[in-house]
Amino acid sequence: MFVVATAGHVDHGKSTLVRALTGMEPDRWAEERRRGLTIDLGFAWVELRPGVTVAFVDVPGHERFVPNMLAGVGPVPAAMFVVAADEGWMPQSAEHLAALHALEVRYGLCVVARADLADPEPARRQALAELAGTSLGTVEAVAVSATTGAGMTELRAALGRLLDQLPPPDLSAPVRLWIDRSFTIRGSGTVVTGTLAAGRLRVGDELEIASLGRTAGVRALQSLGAQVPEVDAVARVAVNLRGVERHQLRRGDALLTPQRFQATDVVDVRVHGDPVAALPANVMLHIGSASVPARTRPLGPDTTRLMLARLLPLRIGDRGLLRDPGRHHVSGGTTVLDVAPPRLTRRRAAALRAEVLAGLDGRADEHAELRRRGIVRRADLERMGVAVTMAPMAGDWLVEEAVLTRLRSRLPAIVADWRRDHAPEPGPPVDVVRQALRLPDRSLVHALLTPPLSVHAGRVVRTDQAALPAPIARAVEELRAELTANPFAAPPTERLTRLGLGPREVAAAVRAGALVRLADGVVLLPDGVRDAVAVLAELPQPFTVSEARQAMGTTRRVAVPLLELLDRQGATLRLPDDRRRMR
Ligand SMILES: Nc1nc2c(ncn2[C@@H]2O[C@H](COP(=O)(O)OP(=O)(O)OP(=O)(O)O)[C@@H](O)[C@H]2O)c(=O)[nH]1
Ligand SMILES: [Mg+2]
Repeated sequence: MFVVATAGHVDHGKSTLVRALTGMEPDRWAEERRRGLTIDLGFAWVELRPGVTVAFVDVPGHERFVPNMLAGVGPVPAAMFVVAADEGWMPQSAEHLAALHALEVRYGLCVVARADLADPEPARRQALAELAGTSLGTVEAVAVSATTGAGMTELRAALGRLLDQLPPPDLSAPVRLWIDRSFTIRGSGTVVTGTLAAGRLRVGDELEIASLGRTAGVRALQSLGAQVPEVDAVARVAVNLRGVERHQLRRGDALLTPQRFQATDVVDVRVHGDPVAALPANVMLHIGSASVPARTRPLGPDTTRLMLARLLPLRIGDRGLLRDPGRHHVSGGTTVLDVAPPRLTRRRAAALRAEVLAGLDGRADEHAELRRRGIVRRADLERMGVAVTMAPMAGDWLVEEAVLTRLRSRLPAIVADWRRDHAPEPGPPVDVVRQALRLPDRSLVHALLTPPLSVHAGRVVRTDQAALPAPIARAVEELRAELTANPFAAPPTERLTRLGLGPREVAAAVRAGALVRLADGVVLLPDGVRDAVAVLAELPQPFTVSEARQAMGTTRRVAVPLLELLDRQGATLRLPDDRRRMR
């Protein structure tokens, strides 16, 4: 099936044409038929030739009902633009064309209607000239009279050629059915209708309701007035939903493939039309069948942030339209550039953001998106509309290469610093490392580690202490022998120097966890710190530095920095009178 929307000034013959083509009545309401005026969207269809069915979304031309028109056109890829021979180009001709152009509708046909009332040539010439400057470009034009039937055969042929040009829908795409009507049928419950632009619907599907954030089951499907087990895009479709009240759904809401769309009320967009500086502070965003009030926050010359009055399930690249309802003015089309933009709190944030947006075009490229975000869940990127082929690093997490390198380079220092302050612990708990690197998930810590770092008993440890340079390892072993008698007798600096343990070697041994550095030239073995805790715990509490020193059989040179280390580690508590007790 193909779906084509009508467009054109009020009373130019759109509904009459749809009626003549389909034999169906597009004006559904008694009031519309009484007044001869379309108010809301109408739907009718016809089998144009065997196997080729076209459904029309007939829109109102009256200026008051432009929002209804936009809801009908939003999800439809092709338009039948109608202009009356006897009236020619009129204000809503212009506004409808501006809307089609803003929405970047590329496929169309021009019909000069009521050709029995006047020479169609002037209207045809002007309409074609107007259309030529828009996304519709050069289109076929057909003059018809629905009253006499003249030109109807040519119109059917031209429609057929238009349909042949339409690109095939993406049937594997997730469903986002923008609702244009909702009603109840006695005995069946809630039914919604819409234009299915991509994907496939089946009876039994569970669909997420964008506004409710929960799913509802598809009880039945109708297309072209018949019950069907499944519907492929593109199609007009009526969906009978289980477990939803009619009043919970309305035009502008959407039925979604679960988990594939993220609702957002802040988007950064490019505006194709008026300069952003000329946008009013409050506009209406029309997208799909939705129209939502939005506040603008201009960023670049053609980019702005939109703060939406309601959440919408939007993706990168979505095409919408901004309109100033007060002035009946289409400000321009919009391309969604970012559906999860950063907050603009820091100084210069808006200027930096404008620079970023200047480089975006609404095509959701996985590498570019990951580069800008650094770390992101694959599913979140997909919800934004990014096709992801990259493999996650851990769980569902994607990490950009440069970020990965930077994080990895920071790891050894984080582990070493922590060990220095927490000796003799073998290494920081995984969550400490996660926080230090501001990672969103522990699994990323595991994935970041490369030898000699690894996780052991919930801590990030180095496994290469044996891999210390041999002279240093030997020197440490000598120290170990010297310290067995008294683990707190830190050797004098001269002794360290003689062992070959200058500041650089000491630093390496500390990094490897083989030594604990208390102060310049004052080192102990990790066991010494552990033993100190045991010794101090035996003392009457609280104790003075001097009592601690005597209990450990060492000097103030060791005792003072050792106690300070234990304070930092939280093993001891320093009281106001300078005494300490174990925690
Ligand atoms: N003589 C003549 N009258 C026509 C023709 N097509 C439409 N009309 C008349 O023009 C008037 C408006 O026609 P509609 O089809 O309702 O126009 P519309 O574009 O759908 O109007 P809105 O939906 O309100 O924007 C009606 O009185 C039709 O009978 C035609 O080909 N010839
Ligand atoms: Mg009409």
